Order: sequence, then C-alpha cells, then structure tokens
Amino acid sequence: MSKMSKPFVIVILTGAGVSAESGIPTFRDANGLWEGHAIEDVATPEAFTKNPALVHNFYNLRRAAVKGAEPNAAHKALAKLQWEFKGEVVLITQNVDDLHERAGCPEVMHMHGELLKARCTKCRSIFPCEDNLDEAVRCNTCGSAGGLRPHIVWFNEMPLEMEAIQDALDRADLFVAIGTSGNVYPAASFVDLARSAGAQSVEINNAKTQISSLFQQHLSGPATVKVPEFVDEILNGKII
Ligand code: BV8
Repeated sequence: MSKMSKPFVIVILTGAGVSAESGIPTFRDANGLWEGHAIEDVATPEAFTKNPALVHNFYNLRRAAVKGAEPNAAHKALAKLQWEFKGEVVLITQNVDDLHERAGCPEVMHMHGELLKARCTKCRSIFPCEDNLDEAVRCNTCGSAGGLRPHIVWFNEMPLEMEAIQDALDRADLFVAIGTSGNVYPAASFVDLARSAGAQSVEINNAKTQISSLFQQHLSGPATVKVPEFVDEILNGKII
C-alpha cells in the first residue's frame, strides 16, 4: 500500500502592503492611515463607545476608498496560486478590504474582519455593508437602530478564525508573509509558529521589517513585481 504523501501546504499571510499599489494607504508608512488618528481614537471598542460617529466616519471613508480601488497583480497572482497549485494554499489576511476576493481568490481568512460587512451588537448577525454606517442605520436582521458596528477586529479584541489559523500553521510546509510590518500580534507571531512546525519561511516586502530576521528568505521589492514572480516559480516547480 503506497504511503499517501500529504499534500504540500502553503500558508500565506498578507498585510496592508499587498493593497498599497491599489492605492489603499498602509498603516505605518509615511502617509499611513493612522495619521491624524491615534489608534486608540478609532480602532478600539472604547473609542467606539466614546465617539461612535468619529469611528463610523473613519470606516466610512475607508469603505469608500476600497470600493474605488482595484485588485493589483499581487492579488491576482495569489488567486492564480490558489486555483492552480496542486497542494493546499491557505490565505490569511490582516486586511479588511475585499481585493483578494475581487482578484478571484476562492477562500480568504479575514483575521481582522471585513470593511464591507456590518455586525449588529444586539442580535450579533453579520451582513454585507457597502454604504455608510451610522447610528441611524437599522440592522438587516433584527431591525434595531443604533446597534451596528463595522465587522472589524479592533485592538484588544480577539482576531477571527484563530483555531483554523493555528491548524493551518501546524500543517504548513511553506509560510509566506507579504506586505506586513510585523507590528501587530498575534499575526506577527505566525512565522514563529509555522517554523516550529517545520515550515520554510519567506518574507516578501519592499523594505526590511522588525520580523525579517525570523524568515529564512527575504524577497525585497514591490508586491506587484515579487509576488507574481514567486507564484510563477512555485507553479513551475522551481521552489518546491
Ligand atoms: C489581541 C483592523 C488578545 C482595524 C487591525 C503582543 C505584543 C505586543 C502587543 C500585543 C501582543 N498581543 C496583543 C497585543 C496588542 C495588539 C497589538 O498587536 N498591538 C500592536 C500595535 C503592538 N493586538 C491586538 O490587540 C489584537 N488582539 O491580541 O487580542 C485577546 C485575547 C483574549 C481576549 C481578547 C483579546 C488585535 C489586533 C487587530 C487590530 N486590528 N485591523 C482596522 O483595520 O482599522 S490591525 C491593522 O494593522 C490592520 O489590520 C493591518 O493590516 C495591521 C497590521 O499592519 P500591516 O498590515 O502590517 O500594515 P503596516 O502599514 O504596518 O505595514 C505595511 C507593510 O507593507 C510594511 O512593512 C511596508 O514596508 C510594506 N509595503 C508597503 N508597500 C508595499 C509593501 N510591501 C510590498 N510592496 C509594496 N508596494
């Protein structure tokens, strides 16, 4: 009985840098998103309780920006990898935009939530939200007003899909971080978890990061150039 070899598992973690060339500002580059807004003023549950209008406005502006953006060559290359690779490709993103989906990715794990969804704090339902949110908007499910929030994981809230993410990291043969500064936890610790499970590790970024030293390989350059190159090398059997 031939020993069935387990399928090769690639786990990919993307951050704001993969959407930068689609015109969506990153968080910590010079003109980062957080400028003019301290994190604690817009991306924490306390901020939302204290000033829901300010937080709704911050996310309404970002939702509009995402709707005006298009997926770039890096998003499209990752979709091609998910469809064509003969093993398993797990795509985890810290991003809250829908550009991976619009590029054709069949499965995306949004560990920090999704800008184009709303969550009702009264009945806990989650539903699509393409337009502005404010305190007057009613829940699609329970009909109540004043209880909707962006379906976003704020600081000091538990990221989503962590069990499935931990399982994927335990099975990873190759872990690739693309366009993330490694500032935010627990995402920044994923490379450690994958490596302790025996995975190879590659970082794709246009600059060194505070976690670069944890990767066996660093591919330096813009995501729209380096990700398609990397995907083609994998699909042509040059890396695995
Ligand atoms: C939690 C949604 C526990 C909001 C976001 C351990 C140590 C220290 C701190 C902590 C720790 N554990 C927990 C914490 C606290 C905190 C944290 O990490 N704080 C940091 C600031 C120190 N973490 C949390 O609170 C997390 N929750 O741990 O819960 C818990 C346990 C039990 C019960 C309850 C709770 C939750 C974190 C989630 C926060 N939400 N997003 C929103 O989007 O508005 S995080 C936010 O930052 C975005 O999701 C973003 O994606 C993410 C990370 O940033 P990056 O994606 O990396 O973006 P950045 O701008 O930083 O970097 C861009 C990179 O791209 C750069 O490297 C740049 O060089 C590169 N780049 C740019 N252009 C290109 C490019 N690369 C290639 N090509 C290009 N063209």
